[in-house]
Amino acid sequence: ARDALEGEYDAVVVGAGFGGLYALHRLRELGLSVIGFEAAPEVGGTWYWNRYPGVRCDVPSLYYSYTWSAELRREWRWSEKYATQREILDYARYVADRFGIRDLIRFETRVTAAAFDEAENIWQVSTDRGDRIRARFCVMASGCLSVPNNPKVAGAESFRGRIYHTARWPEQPVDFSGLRVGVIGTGSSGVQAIPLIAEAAQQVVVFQRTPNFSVPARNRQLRDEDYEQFEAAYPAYLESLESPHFGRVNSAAFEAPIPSREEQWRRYEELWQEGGGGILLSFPNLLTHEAVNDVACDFVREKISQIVKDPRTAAALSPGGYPLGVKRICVDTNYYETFNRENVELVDLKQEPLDRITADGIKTSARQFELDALVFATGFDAMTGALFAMDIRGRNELGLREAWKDGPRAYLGLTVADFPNLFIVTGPGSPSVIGNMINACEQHVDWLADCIDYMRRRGLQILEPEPAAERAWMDHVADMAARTLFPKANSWYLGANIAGKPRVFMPYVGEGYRFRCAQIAARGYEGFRLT
Ligand code: NA7
Repeated sequence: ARDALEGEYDAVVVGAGFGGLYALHRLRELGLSVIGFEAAPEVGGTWYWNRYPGVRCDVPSLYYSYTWSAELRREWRWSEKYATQREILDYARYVADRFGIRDLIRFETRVTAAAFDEAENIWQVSTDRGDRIRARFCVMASGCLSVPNNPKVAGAESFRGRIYHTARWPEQPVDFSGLRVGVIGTGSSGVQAIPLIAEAAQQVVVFQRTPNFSVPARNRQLRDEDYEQFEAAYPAYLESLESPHFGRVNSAAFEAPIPSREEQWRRYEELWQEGGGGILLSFPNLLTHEAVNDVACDFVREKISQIVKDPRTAAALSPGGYPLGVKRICVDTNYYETFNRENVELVDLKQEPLDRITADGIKTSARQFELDALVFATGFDAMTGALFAMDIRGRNELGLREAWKDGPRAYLGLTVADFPNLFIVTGPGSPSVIGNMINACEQHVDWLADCIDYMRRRGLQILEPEPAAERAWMDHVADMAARTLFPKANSWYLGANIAGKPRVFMPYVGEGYRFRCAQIAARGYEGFRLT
């Protein structure tokens, strides 16, 4: 137990994942008094909670690293091309200790409410430990993929075995040996966990609602040569991030020729052998032109049919009806191969919908499966879930949930009209979730820290976006998505995985986001009201 905190700070940071850690560091470096709150007993954010078997980042570890400290880059060495959760968590802990950030954080403390006091121009922030602090600036680094999606399945309370969620995995490794395990969900988490659960368990039944496109990781140990190549490529990589054309879909997409089927097939084969999500960068118009994307879909389906021996299972695993890459592509180790194991069965919920959980397992419309444990790999209430879990109130006590009831809106994904001095790290309307999250966190923190510094040097108290600028930005986010194939899938980008969530395409998929953020700052914070 600790005493409840009161008092006034320059800034409060909610969350101690990669966004929050860096925000605390940067703001303290500016000489601000800062405090951080974190629900977990440790730093790391989503990398603290997601401890399921096989969990790794789908971005190569050399790039899934902070860029803000050259010392850190020299000191830290990743062991594998794709880092495990364990190693990523160690990295977050190392950063927290190396830069003395830990002392700024109150752990096992959940922020419950944040309200803007218009008379004093200050945020009042409350926690579940009774803290009530005041802060001029409020930085929400509460995560995009942090609140688990727990779909209500009838009968769940009657199940006699244990039920796990990939995003809330126990600290102690789970021993599945001798057990019959049911896994619900085949997104990135399910695709990573299923092969390892299948190695451990007596039997695994995978309940699939929608098949995903998955590509082999070809994970391996990193060698000195990898580091040398990385260091050589690094300056150009950093420079590319700032380019007006950096982004998942850039203007080249609309001008590029349609590559021939043969050319595409050759390139996809090379990338399949190389491993990882490189297919997304194969052709500029992959995510804008069905004529290109269809070939990529055929290619992956062909691979599935070659790998998976049972034709019915192969067919059920083959995605159809939506383009490749518009739901986050899965990067796997032995996923499709796992369905050749004797002890693994795929149940296609499109053919036989899930009816209920019973005391002994799962009942579909056609069959009853006897199971000893269930794993929900059902993902997250993405992008807005963690913000809505708090009661955030801006001007006139307007609630964020109310303000966003028809879908989120945020200028640059960073700030919200009527919520002065509130910053969101990797918010809706930013491109964060489309690419490399740690880089996105870093850029947002740099931008907001520079903004706060700018305000302080000029004696400015309040920053808030002009409603017109916010509207124009969200229109641009929507227009960009509409020019691509992204809206053609029921993805969590669109809120489609959560019942009742408004269907609004949340991430920015266009080019030049960082460039634009920098330009807006350089022009004295264009589109903002500063007082
Ligand atoms: P995802 O990608 O949202 O995947 C969740 C999976 O769970 C997906 O296959 C869903 O099917 C399935 N699901 C969700 N609800 C249900 C119900 N009610 N019944 C059956 N199946 C269900 O989450 P992940 O954790 O795998 O990955 C999230 C991100 O984390 C990932 O994109 C990376 O960026 C890291 P659906 O497709 O909705 O039909």
